[in-house]
Parts: sequence; structure tokens; C-alpha cells
Amino acid sequence: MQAKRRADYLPPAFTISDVKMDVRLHPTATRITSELQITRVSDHSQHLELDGDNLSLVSIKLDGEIFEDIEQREDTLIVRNVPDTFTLTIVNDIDPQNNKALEGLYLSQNTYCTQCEAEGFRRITYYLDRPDVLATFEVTLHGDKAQYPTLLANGNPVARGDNDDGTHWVTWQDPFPKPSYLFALVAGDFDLLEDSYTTTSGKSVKLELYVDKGKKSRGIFALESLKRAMKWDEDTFGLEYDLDIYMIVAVDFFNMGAMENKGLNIFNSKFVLADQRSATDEDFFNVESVIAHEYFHNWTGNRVTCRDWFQLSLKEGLTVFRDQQFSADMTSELSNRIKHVRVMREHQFAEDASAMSHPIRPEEVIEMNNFYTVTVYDKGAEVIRMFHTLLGEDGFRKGMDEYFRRHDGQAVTCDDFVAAMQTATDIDLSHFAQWYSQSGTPVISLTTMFDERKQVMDITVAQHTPPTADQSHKVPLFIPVAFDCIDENGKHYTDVDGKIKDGVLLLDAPSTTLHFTGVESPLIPVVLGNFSAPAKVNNNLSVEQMLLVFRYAKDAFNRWDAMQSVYNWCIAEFEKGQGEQIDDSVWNALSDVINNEADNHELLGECLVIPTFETLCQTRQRVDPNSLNSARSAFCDAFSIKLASVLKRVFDSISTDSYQYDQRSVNARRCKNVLLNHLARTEHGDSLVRQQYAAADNMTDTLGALKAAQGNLPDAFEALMQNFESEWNVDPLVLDKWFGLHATTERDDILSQLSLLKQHPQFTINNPNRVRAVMGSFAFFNTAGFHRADGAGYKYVTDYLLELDAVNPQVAARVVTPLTQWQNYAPAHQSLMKAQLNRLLGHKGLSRDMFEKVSKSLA
Ligand code: B3K
Ligand code: ZN
Repeated sequence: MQAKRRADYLPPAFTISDVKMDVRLHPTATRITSELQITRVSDHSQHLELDGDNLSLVSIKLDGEIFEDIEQREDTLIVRNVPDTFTLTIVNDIDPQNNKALEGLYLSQNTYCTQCEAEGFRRITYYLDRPDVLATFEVTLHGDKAQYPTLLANGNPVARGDNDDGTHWVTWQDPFPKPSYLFALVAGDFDLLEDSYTTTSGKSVKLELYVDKGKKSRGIFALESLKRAMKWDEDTFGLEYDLDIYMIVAVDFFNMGAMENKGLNIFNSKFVLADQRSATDEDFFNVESVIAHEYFHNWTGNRVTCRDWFQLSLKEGLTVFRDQQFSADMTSELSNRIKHVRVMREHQFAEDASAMSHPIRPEEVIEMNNFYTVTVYDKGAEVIRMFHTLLGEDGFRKGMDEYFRRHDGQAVTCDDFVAAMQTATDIDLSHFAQWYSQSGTPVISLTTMFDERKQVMDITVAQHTPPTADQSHKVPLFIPVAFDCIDENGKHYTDVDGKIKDGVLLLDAPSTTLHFTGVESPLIPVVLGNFSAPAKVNNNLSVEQMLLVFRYAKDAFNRWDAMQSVYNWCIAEFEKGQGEQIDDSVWNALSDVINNEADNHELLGECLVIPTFETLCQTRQRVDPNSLNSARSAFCDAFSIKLASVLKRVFDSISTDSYQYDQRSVNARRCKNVLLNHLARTEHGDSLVRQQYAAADNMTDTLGALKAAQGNLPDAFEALMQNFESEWNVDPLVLDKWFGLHATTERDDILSQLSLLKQHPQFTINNPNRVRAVMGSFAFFNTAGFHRADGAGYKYVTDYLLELDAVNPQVAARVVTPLTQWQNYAPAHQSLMKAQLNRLLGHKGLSRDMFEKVSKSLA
């Protein structure tokens, strides 16, 4: 299978200015008639080459005449010797009902919907399916009126009518030229929530949210979130919505979270439906942030789009950054920042360390769907955040204004974005721009030299990016390192030469040395405040110094991070078999932390979360998963037993009133549930967990109780899980939480448990949410089960992937990720994992999606 390279980009030979489409919906034979206005824009090809995948061609006309000088290849249609300007009319049939890959047009649960990004439009009709071809669309949909009373497409509805045969039709016009990946249509029978929003300039926009019948009340929060996002984008970036109508449709079968189709977002119902009984605080948070993310794409993605798919981070990194800023403004800055740093450390650092390592702007791609990654999205957002740090709030806004001024209506590159930002700063951004081309996680190392007699201290800050699978040679990057320095009494210092400006050291060389004077005792460097760069830090602090950082650092993120380092250090002691010898002074200090922060539910809640197995892996090499997992668990036991009384006292002090989704209550519930998780390991565990489950008036506390019982209180867990299942059996979206909990429970018979889950009446391989809840949760988060020493966990996942790949390659290629990260583990596990990857690679008919990831990981 052939890879495409960024360096080989060629502008299209032809462009399409206008599309008129007629869609006659039928489960197995939907007929598409598409009339394309085509113009030659460069002379590098005499023939027109259209993309098409899985289509049955019926006829082609050129300027109204049947045209036969064509050649059909596997995924292209060559139309030979065409004039410079012409109208091409293509008729073809497709089969939505048997489209289980959920790409293109598909029918599931009696709803037709589309997913075209990245290259799904070619599964609907022949087209120049690339983001740099922008056309206006007029789409007429025909469907059975009783079954599909709602017929939607992009833009504004302009005409509708009934036919004699029980069908009806609606015509939609989208005046904004758009690439085909933003095309969408939906047909179904929904409940509708309606609202309106008036923009700052006084334009009234109709808002429509379509949900499954009977789920209307669960859509209210999403609609409110949309209005908040619209207001925020006007206030923060001066960006208003442009069409008269904004529609969101929630569907149950969807490969990802949501899709920003122009004027017609299609969402996984998981990111729309929420009420206090069925959704956790985290679900509410996610609904608001995904609604905002898709809305923000209207400017960063749709009005200004990508020239080619290698530029994906242009829209995704930027839009993730925008949704992160929005969420921080709506909720809280600290917990948002911690949430995103967790994603970086758990998943993005792991991707960088694996064979799939790639820069935020990849160089080489076989299947584009494989590049909707934590690197492109989340590291991409970190790169935008560094622009924000370098330029400041006002400079960043100025750069964004210039970006839209230059490129509204265009398909552009990451370099165009950097060039627009460059107009707003005196800092030369050419060195900084290497973040787009270099993969890997830089490590910032600190070495100190203290001269007690002269009372001076030097701190050398060095950077190094280890080689990655895709790039052996690395260059020094331009890294904004937030830098603070404290002594043992909490006094803050800054360097004499002023290299640290406004608390940030701009590290633009392999290393630099900072000088400090008037220093009586060795200073403790406190670096990467607010996670100022997507890097790792080698700070070599003692556990006492980490605790001083927690006590004295100004930056709340640094304080949280210091606690993570303390836990990491403790777990390392357990790994060495020295856990029992951890000094009482450390336990006492931890007890003080909990006591002192007892009223700060936000910080305490975050600080009491022990680093996950996945995060711990990123600070270790060739991990033996079972010994690390056991060491972590032994530490958690010791933590809860030694600190039981203070944990219980704080737990009791947090009062929970009836449910409200506001930040104060969210923080209190979160803190309380984290405490419950620790207390579950103590003598109070069983009764506390059962009490909370019984009393809960909301899903956050229900799930908190179940999670606390999981792995600690098997009897309570079984009983409560049964109760949960009987209550939510009819609601698969909620039942996914139950599937996920079972799949992540560490127990000896987990593989037979998984087999039972797969036989559950609500489970189906055709629904990505179900598959992710069972197999995804197991492969990503059931450490003991997935990493069983005999390799049976790896084999189990592989067997399933072989089945899944034939149904939905995109989802299969996600779930295979943990197997492809074998480099992280000890040799015995590596060979067991590779054996399964080889099985996959040897399988006939493996999808491109899987082939790319598996072959790379074995290369
Ligand atoms: N742009 C879509 C993702 C499309 C994924 C294609 N496999 C959603 C988003 O990032 O907003
Ligand atoms: Zn996006």
C-alpha cells in the first residue's frame, strides 16, 4: 500500500466551483445524481481524475451528452480529454445499509447520516475529494415521508414538497464554498429542540438540535452550551456565525466524537445527551467542550480550511486550543490544565515513544484516518498555546485577526498560520516553527552548582529530544520554560542576567546557564509552570524538595505536579521492594497536605489522584507491566491505610447538597469521590460505597461508588453492578459505563468475562461506542488483564481485531494502539505483543488502516 508524502503536494489540475446533487434515499440502492461545474486550473494533466470508492457507476454526461471516454480504476475514475470548462453529470448508486465502516453515507437504526472527513465523500459519489477544492453545494434529498420526516443537508432550506408516492423532498443551499469533507446529509425521525441566538451585530440565528425520540430533555444542556460557545467566540475572537441556521444531530452510531459539517454538525449522542441521572459531571464537561469545539471549527476549519491533510493540525490543534480556553473560562483553569496534561503524558508521550511517532504535521500517510491522533490534536494545541505564551493575549488575538484577514475562504497551510502570527510579534518565529516538523518529546534537564562560600548558584537548563521511530536526527527547539526558583524557606529568586522574563525562560539553544546570587541554601528550580511546553523534565529533586515545591510554588499546576512526583517516587520505592521503609516524615507530610488543603476541593481532588499506570510508564523504560502495576497498587494500599483517618475526616467534611452542575459542586463531588476511592481500601470501604450508591441522586456519585468498589470490594461491586444493569439495561449509552467498568476490572477470569459482555443483548460489533466500551477499555486500561504474562490478553484483543477490522477498520485501528506500543515493555512482553502483531500483518485482506499501524510498529 502506497504512502502519500507531504513533499509531493501538487495543486489540483481542475477545480469544481458548483455542485448540484440529487439524492434518492434507498437502504441498499441510494441513487446520487451530481452535476459538477468544472474548470481546468493548471495544465499538468489532460485528463480529469476523480476519486471514488465502492460506487456503482450508472452514467456520465459531459455538457449534457453521454460521455464514454472514461476508465474506471479501483479508486479513481479517469475522464479523458476533457475541455477547459464543462459540466459533468454523474449518476451512481450506493448501499448505505451495508456500510458498516460508517464512512460516507450509512443507514443505522433507521437514520441515514454521513461522515465525510477525511475521505468519505468519495464513497458517496465521484469527486475531487481533497480539501483544496472548494465548491458551493445545492442538495435535494428525497425520502419516504413517514419514515424520514426530517431531511437535512448543509446551509439553508430553500424549497420542499411532497411526491405522490409517499416520499417528500427538500432542497438545501449552502452559499459558502466548501471542501467535500464538510458535506453532510441526515434523514430520520427525531425529536427537535429549537432555540435562537442573536449575534453581537444583531443577526438572528435559528438553532436546532435533533435527538432520538423521547430524549428531548437530555438535549437542553447541549443547546445551552452552544449559545455559550457562540457568545464566547464573539467576545474572545470577534468571530460571529455566518448562516441563518445552525443544526446539530445526535446519532448513536458514530466513529468519533462529532463532525463540524458546515451548518449541520453530526454528533455521537454521547457528546450531546446529558442529564443529572444519566450523565456524570465529566460527561457534562465533555458535552460542552465538544459542542464548542465543533462550533469553533466554523471559523478555524470551515471558513479557513486545510490545503491538504498533512496540514490537519492547522484546524485541529488550533480548535482544540480554542475549546480548551473556552472550557477553562466556563469551568476552572487549573482542573482543565491538569486534564489536558494527563492526556499528553498518558497518551501523547506514549505515541511519541512508539513506532507511530509523527510530528504534528505528518510527512507521510497511508490512511489519513490514522492521523486524527493525540499528537495532531493535543500536542498541536500545545504548540498553539506556546504561540499564545510567546505573543501574549493581545498579540495572539492580533495574529488571529491577521490570519482571518488573509485567508478567509481559502485552503491554507500551517506555514500560512505561522506567517500570520509573525506579523504580531518581534520574536523571529522561524526557529519556533520546528515544532511542526520535529516529532518526539523533548526532555529538559537541570543541573545545579552551589557555591556556599560565595553564595552563588548556577542552574544549567539543557534540552534534548531522543530519536524517534520516524526521525533519528533531532534539532534543539525553541521552548518557553516557565521558571521559578525557591529556597527551603520558600523565598523566590530570579536570575541576575534577566534571562527569565516575566517568569519564562525562552530556551532557544541546546543549553543555557542561569546565575543566582545572594543564595544561602541550595535553590530548588520549579519549572514548566502551567505546563508551558509539551516536554518532560529531569529535575533530580529529592522527595523533601518536591514537598517544598508543593508548599511554596506560586503556580498551582507546579504544586499539583510536585505531588505527582512524590507519588512517582514512592511507587519507585515499592518497585524496589522498599515501600515499607518510606520514612514517616513523608507520610506525615502527605497527611499535612490533605489537612491543609481540606477546604480547597479543587486542588485537593486533583492532588489525591495517584498517577495512572500509563503515566508512570512514561517515566520508566522497558516496564514489566505486572510489577509496576503491583507496586502502584501496593502504594495505593499503604496510602489509604496510613492516611485513613485524615482521608475519612475530610471525606466527612464535604457536604453534598442536591445535584447542581456548577464548578463548586463539581469540585466537591470530585474530591469526595477521589477520597472514596482511597477509603474503599480501608475498613470503612464497604459501607461507605454502598451508602453512597444508595443515596446518589446523580450519575457522578453512582459511578464514583462503582469505581471505588471496583477492584477493592468484589462483593459490593458485583451487587451494585447488577443493580445498575437492571436500571439502565434499556439505555445503551448509559450501559456503556457498565460495560467499561466490567472490562477494566482486574480479575483472573477477565477473558471469559469479556466473552460474556460480547454476548450481552445490548452489545453489537456494529456500534463503535459499544466496541470502545468493552474492547477499547480492556486494551487501553485493564493493565493486569491485557498484559497477562502468558500473552492471553494480547491474543484475545487480536482475535477480536481480526473480526472488527472486516466491519469497521477505523475503529479497529484505534483499538490496536496499545499493542503497537510494545517498545515500552520488558522483552518477554515485547515478543508476545509482536507475535500478535505479526498475526495481524499476516492476515489476508487487512484494511489499509490496520496495515499502516501494524506494519509500522513491526518495521
Ligand atoms: N474533524 C472531526 C474528526 C474527523 C475524523 C475523521 N476520521 C471532528 C473534530 O475534530 O472536530
Ligand atoms: Zn476538530
